[in-house]
Amino acid sequence: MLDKSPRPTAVNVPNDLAAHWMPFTANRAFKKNPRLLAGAKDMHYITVDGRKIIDAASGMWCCNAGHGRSQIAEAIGKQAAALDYAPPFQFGIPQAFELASRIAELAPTGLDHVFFCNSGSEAADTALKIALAYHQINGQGSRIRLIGRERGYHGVGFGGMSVGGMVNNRRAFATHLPGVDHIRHTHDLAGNAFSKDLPAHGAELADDLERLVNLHGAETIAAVIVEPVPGSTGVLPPPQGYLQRLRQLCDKHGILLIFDEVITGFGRLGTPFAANYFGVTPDMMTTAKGITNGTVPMGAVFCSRKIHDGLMIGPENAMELFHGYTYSAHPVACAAGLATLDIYKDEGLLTRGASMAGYWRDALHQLKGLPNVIDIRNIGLMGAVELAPRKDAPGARGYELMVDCFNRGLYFRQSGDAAAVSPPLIVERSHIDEMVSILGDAIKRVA
Ligand code: PXG
Ligand code: PLP
Repeated sequence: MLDKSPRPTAVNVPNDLAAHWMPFTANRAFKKNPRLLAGAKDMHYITVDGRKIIDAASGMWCCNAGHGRSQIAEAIGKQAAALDYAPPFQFGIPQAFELASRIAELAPTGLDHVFFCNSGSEAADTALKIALAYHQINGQGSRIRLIGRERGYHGVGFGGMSVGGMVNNRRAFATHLPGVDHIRHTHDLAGNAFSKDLPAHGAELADDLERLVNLHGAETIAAVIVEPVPGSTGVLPPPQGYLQRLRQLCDKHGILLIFDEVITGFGRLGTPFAANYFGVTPDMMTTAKGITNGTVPMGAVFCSRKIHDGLMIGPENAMELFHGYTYSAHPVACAAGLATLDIYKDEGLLTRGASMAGYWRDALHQLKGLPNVIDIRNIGLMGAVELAPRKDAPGARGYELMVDCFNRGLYFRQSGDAAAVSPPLIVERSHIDEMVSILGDAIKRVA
């Protein structure tokens, strides 16, 4: 029999908001005071009540060419009408091969092969699995440990969560992959606060990998995964020389190096990828977000020829890798990706950040000296303004700042008590001025 009794509700919210359990959201607070978006064009969101909000986070680090790009929308519509879906296992579509070739062309030399998935989380799990498979097939099956870094974010799958290092993303889910370990993070307020671009101190923190090699044995370690610039945790540019040193140590010990470029990929630092910015080529690179300008979910793992060719063995008609997704290289995502690449190319967006980075840096650092500001960080078109946490209430000040700014027409990503900012790559100086002005006023208000 149907139970017709009224459902108990702990949160007393309107029924039409109740069913959607929102991701990474304070659901009860949100549903009391919803922030609902209805549209977006270029640098702005439009709320359901018609307010214009300047987007200082590129959606969620993904709308690199700005919003409402009709070229992409048209490509999506045309593709959905022509071929809505195609099986990606044992069959293919020309657009997938074209997209892979074109993005491999953009990537650092040597990262020649691309495995498609649907998100950054899937990209992280895919790369970790490829690392394990590569070692196993190449006679080094003892290499089963995966190493992440404290404060890292690699999505929410069990693999990415396990190598991730943001405590709140881990503590409620006690089961992690066995054998995983973490090197130390590089955030050093005492040594590096208010650094411009790359901080001077901390390259030696890369040597923490030696500690894990000494503890576990290099022959047990498959791969190290790091974000070249950690984003979710509040934008932490790496110390000068750090990534170069990590690369050297991985080479020395036969450990694969994976760069998680889900945020830094596709122009955010003023170069196509962070690997280009730092002149350090990893063995694999995970990407998502900007690959389709955020329009259709898609992720991609770039692999070196060594890894790809190392797995292309066995009988020719046998599958080489038992991995893939129903929506790997989805036709609509491929079409969105190709249209996005056209825009990036036509407007020079993958390098435009380099010409705006100086203005961006100077604008952000003007906020130094405002109440509670304990650090300002910048690199390319990424940045963060960190506020001192309130006693016994970490994150509260950051949350109030986010809500205050949204009410006054600015959207950014809150990370604890840091405001992470990173505009679409079409940003003009006047937009930067507006963002910094609203943010500065809000910092003064949120005591
Ligand atoms: N790796 C990195 C480096 C990321 O930044 C992922 C993996 C996971 O991607 P998906 O597509 O599965 O979400 C990310 C995602 C924030 C924020 O608050 C950052 C991300 C996602 C949501 C919020 O800055 N990055
Ligand atoms: N669960 C079931 C029952 C499935 O049949 C499939 C795929 O066929 C999956 C999960 C995996 O879904 P996806 O390929 O979209 O990741």
